[in-house]
Amino acid sequence: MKIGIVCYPTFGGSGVVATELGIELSKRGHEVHFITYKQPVRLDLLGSNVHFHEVTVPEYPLFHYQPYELALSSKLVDMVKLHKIELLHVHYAIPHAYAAYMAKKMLEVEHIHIPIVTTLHGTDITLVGSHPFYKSAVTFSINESDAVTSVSKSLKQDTLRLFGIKKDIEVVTNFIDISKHTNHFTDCQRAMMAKDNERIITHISNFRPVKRIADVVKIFYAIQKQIPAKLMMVGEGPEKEVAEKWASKLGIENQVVFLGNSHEIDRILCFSDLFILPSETESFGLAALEAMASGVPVISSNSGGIPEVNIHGISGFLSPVGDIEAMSTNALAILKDDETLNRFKKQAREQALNFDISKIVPQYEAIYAKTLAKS
Ligand code: GMT
Repeated sequence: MKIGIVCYPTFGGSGVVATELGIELSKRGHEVHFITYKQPVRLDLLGSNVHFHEVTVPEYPLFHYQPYELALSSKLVDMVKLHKIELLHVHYAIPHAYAAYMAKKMLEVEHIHIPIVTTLHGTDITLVGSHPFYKSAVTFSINESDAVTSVSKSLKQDTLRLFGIKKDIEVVTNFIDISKHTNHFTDCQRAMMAKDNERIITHISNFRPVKRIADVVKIFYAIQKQIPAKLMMVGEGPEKEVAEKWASKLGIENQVVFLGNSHEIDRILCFSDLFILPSETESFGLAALEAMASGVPVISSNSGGIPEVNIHGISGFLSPVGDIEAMSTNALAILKDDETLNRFKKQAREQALNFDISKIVPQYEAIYAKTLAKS
């Protein structure tokens, strides 16, 4: 198949999933065209089956807001015609599903039919999409898609609850290429980050308010009172300063390392003992799955789709949002001795195997085939 993929090319989970999916589809013989404003961060191998087409939006002073959807829909039309793309798979409803619908309509005038598969990722539904400013357009774009998928059962339920959706929504969970998370590093360079007797706790996100970054620091504060530990904070975003302030207020700034956005997530996870994800909500929690795939147990909140990924008492523990005390008690229960920690590490990895890419990508292929057959 010739598939066009539209996504956000950033460090966010939706962009990561779209990129890994495209790479895998190309390995399976499909021709994949990424159409977005920047080369996706995890797309470092452009092979003969993988192409990247940049959407450029010229700055024009008359426009207070530069019209990205317009540029994207025009680019989609041009690329579908030029490369004979058969299907568009758009990740994140806003504004991708809307732009794809416009492209579809423009192509119809030229008697070209292009089906659209829309994958809902979470923030496009729960945090942004349901806002009255966007709701009508998001509902419309979902209903006009030829197929709709969501990354968890919880997100499907939220979508049905928040929008007037007439389309069937298929749950296709996020996934992980487990082979990429098999530790290749014999020593993981752990010594660079912590002393032998210290546990390494990690948090990775885009540091938005929904991630409850202050909770991460407070949970770590409680942990390090009981056992020697370091906290690795990976990512960039608006709440980073809040975290820095909390670390200094609690007098633990020397134990908290801010690593910024990183292309070496697997290296960091290789030397991590525990991952913390106390989010207000999470449609899935791809970062937690990546941690588990590297054998890192997860302390998380129990909101949204997280319980579909992190299993209480097996791959880690779940607690109500904001329950810092329960989260730190559970963290200490995992970290207290090597035997318990190693058991949780093994169980976390085993749970992650359920989400291996080899199990999920055929589900997308089946949806593409079904959608093409119908159109
Ligand atoms: O979490 C974010 O702020 C980024 C966002 C995104 O669009 O990349 O993540 C959402 O999609 C990910 C991939 O499907 C999920 O793993 C995240 O749980 C989801 N974030 C939220 O629902 C808050």
